[in-house]
Amino acid sequence: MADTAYDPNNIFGKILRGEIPAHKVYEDEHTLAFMDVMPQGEGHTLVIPKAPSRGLLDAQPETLAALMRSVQTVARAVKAAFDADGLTIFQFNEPAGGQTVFHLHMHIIPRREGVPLKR
Ligand code: DGP
Repeated sequence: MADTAYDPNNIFGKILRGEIPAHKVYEDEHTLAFMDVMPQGEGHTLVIPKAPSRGLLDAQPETLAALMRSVQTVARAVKAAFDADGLTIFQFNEPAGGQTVFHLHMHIIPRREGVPLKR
Protein backbone atom coordinates (compact mmCIF):
# COMPACT_ATOMS: atom_id res chain seq x y z
CA MET A 1 0.00 0.00 0.00
CA ALA A 2 1.42 3.40 -1.03
CA ASP A 3 0.49 5.10 2.25
CA THR A 4 2.63 2.70 4.25
CA ALA A 5 5.87 3.16 2.28
CA TYR A 6 8.85 4.58 4.20
CA ASP A 7 9.35 8.30 3.53
CA PRO A 8 12.95 9.36 4.36
CA ASN A 9 11.84 12.96 4.86
CA ASN A 10 10.19 12.17 8.19
CA ILE A 11 11.58 14.12 11.18
CA PHE A 12 13.55 11.20 12.64
CA GLY A 13 15.13 10.54 9.26
CA LYS A 14 16.29 14.17 9.34
CA ILE A 15 17.70 13.69 12.85
CA LEU A 16 19.57 10.56 11.67
CA ARG A 17 21.09 12.52 8.78
CA GLY A 18 22.03 15.43 11.05
CA GLU A 19 19.71 17.82 9.24
CA ILE A 20 17.95 18.87 12.44
CA PRO A 21 19.29 18.81 16.01
CA ALA A 22 18.35 16.39 18.77
CA HIS A 23 19.48 15.84 22.35
CA LYS A 24 21.20 12.51 21.73
CA VAL A 25 21.82 10.21 24.69
CA TYR A 26 22.97 6.93 23.07
CA GLU A 27 24.21 5.80 19.67
CA ASP A 28 25.65 2.62 18.21
CA GLU A 29 26.07 1.17 14.72
CA HIS A 30 22.38 0.32 14.35
CA THR A 31 20.41 2.63 16.65
CA LEU A 32 20.13 6.15 18.08
CA ALA A 33 18.40 7.42 21.24
CA PHE A 34 17.44 11.02 21.97
CA MET A 35 15.13 12.99 24.24
CA ASP A 36 11.50 13.48 23.16
CA VAL A 37 10.68 17.18 22.52
CA MET A 38 7.12 16.70 23.78
CA PRO A 39 7.82 14.62 26.91
CA GLN A 40 4.97 12.85 28.65
CA GLY A 41 7.17 12.70 31.72
CA GLU A 42 10.63 13.70 32.89
CA GLY A 43 13.26 11.69 31.03
CA HIS A 44 11.01 10.66 28.10
CA THR A 45 13.46 9.13 25.63
CA LEU A 46 13.04 7.73 22.10
CA VAL A 47 15.07 4.90 20.59
CA ILE A 48 15.12 4.43 16.81
CA PRO A 49 16.79 2.05 14.37
CA LYS A 50 19.05 3.56 11.73
CA ALA A 51 17.48 1.19 9.18
CA PRO A 52 14.57 2.78 7.28
CA SER A 53 11.55 1.14 8.95
CA ARG A 54 8.19 2.93 9.07
CA GLY A 55 6.89 0.89 11.99
CA LEU A 56 7.02 -2.47 13.70
CA LEU A 57 5.27 -4.31 10.88
CA ASP A 58 7.74 -3.56 8.05
CA ALA A 59 10.92 -3.83 10.15
CA GLN A 60 13.45 -6.56 9.42
CA PRO A 61 14.14 -9.08 12.22
CA GLU A 62 17.75 -7.90 12.61
CA THR A 63 16.50 -4.31 12.91
CA LEU A 64 14.13 -5.32 15.70
CA ALA A 65 16.84 -7.29 17.49
CA ALA A 66 19.24 -4.34 17.44
CA LEU A 67 16.46 -1.95 18.48
CA MET A 68 15.40 -4.05 21.47
CA ARG A 69 19.00 -4.47 22.62
CA SER A 70 19.34 -0.68 22.63
CA VAL A 71 15.97 -0.23 24.31
CA GLN A 72 17.21 -2.39 27.18
CA THR A 73 20.51 -0.50 27.39
CA VAL A 74 18.82 2.90 27.32
CA ALA A 75 16.03 1.81 29.69
CA ARG A 76 18.58 0.73 32.30
CA ALA A 77 20.43 4.05 31.95
CA VAL A 78 17.26 6.16 32.06
CA LYS A 79 15.94 4.29 35.12
CA ALA A 80 19.20 4.93 36.96
CA ALA A 81 19.58 8.55 35.78
CA PHE A 82 16.08 9.54 36.90
CA ASP A 83 16.04 7.26 39.97
CA ALA A 84 12.77 5.85 38.63
CA ASP A 85 10.53 3.32 40.37
CA GLY A 86 9.59 1.79 37.00
CA LEU A 87 9.41 2.39 33.26
CA THR A 88 6.67 2.68 30.65
CA ILE A 89 7.85 1.50 27.21
CA PHE A 90 5.56 1.68 24.17
CA GLN A 91 5.34 2.02 20.39
CA PHE A 92 2.57 3.15 17.96
CA ASN A 93 1.76 2.01 14.40
CA GLU A 94 -0.02 4.13 11.76
CA PRO A 95 -2.26 7.16 12.48
CA ALA A 96 -5.11 4.98 13.75
CA GLY A 97 -2.67 3.51 16.27
CA GLY A 98 -1.45 6.93 17.42
CA GLN A 99 1.74 7.15 15.30
CA THR A 100 2.67 10.70 14.23
CA VAL A 101 6.30 10.26 13.10
CA PHE A 102 6.69 7.55 10.49
CA HIS A 103 10.08 6.13 11.40
CA LEU A 104 9.95 3.21 13.86
CA HIS A 105 10.58 4.39 17.43
CA MET A 106 10.20 3.10 20.97
CA HIS A 107 9.17 5.43 23.79
CA ILE A 108 10.84 4.99 27.19
CA ILE A 109 9.41 6.96 30.11
CA PRO A 110 10.77 6.69 33.66
CA ARG A 111 7.94 6.47 36.19
CA ARG A 112 7.56 7.38 39.84
CA GLU A 113 5.00 5.82 42.15
CA GLY A 114 1.78 7.88 42.02
CA VAL A 115 2.91 10.25 39.22
CA PRO A 116 0.69 9.97 36.10
CA LEU A 117 1.85 10.55 32.50
CA LYS A 118 1.20 14.07 31.15
CA ARG A 119 -1.24 13.06 28.39
P1 DGP B 1 4.40 8.87 18.03
O1 DGP B 1 4.68 8.89 16.54
O2 DGP B 1 3.00 9.23 18.37
O3 DGP B 1 4.83 7.60 18.69
O4 DGP B 1 5.26 10.02 18.73
C1 DGP B 1 6.26 10.78 18.15
C2 DGP B 1 7.05 11.42 19.26
O5 DGP B 1 8.11 12.16 18.67
C3 DGP B 1 6.26 12.40 20.12
O6 DGP B 1 6.35 11.97 21.48
C4 DGP B 1 6.95 13.72 19.95
C5 DGP B 1 8.29 13.35 19.36
N1 DGP B 1 8.81 14.31 18.41
C6 DGP B 1 8.15 14.87 17.36
N2 DGP B 1 8.95 15.69 16.67
C7 DGP B 1 10.17 15.63 17.28
C8 DGP B 1 11.41 16.27 17.03
O7 DGP B 1 11.59 17.04 16.09
N3 DGP B 1 12.44 15.96 17.88
C9 DGP B 1 12.29 15.09 18.94
N4 DGP B 1 13.35 14.88 19.70
N5 DGP B 1 11.11 14.48 19.22
C10 DGP B 1 10.08 14.76 18.39
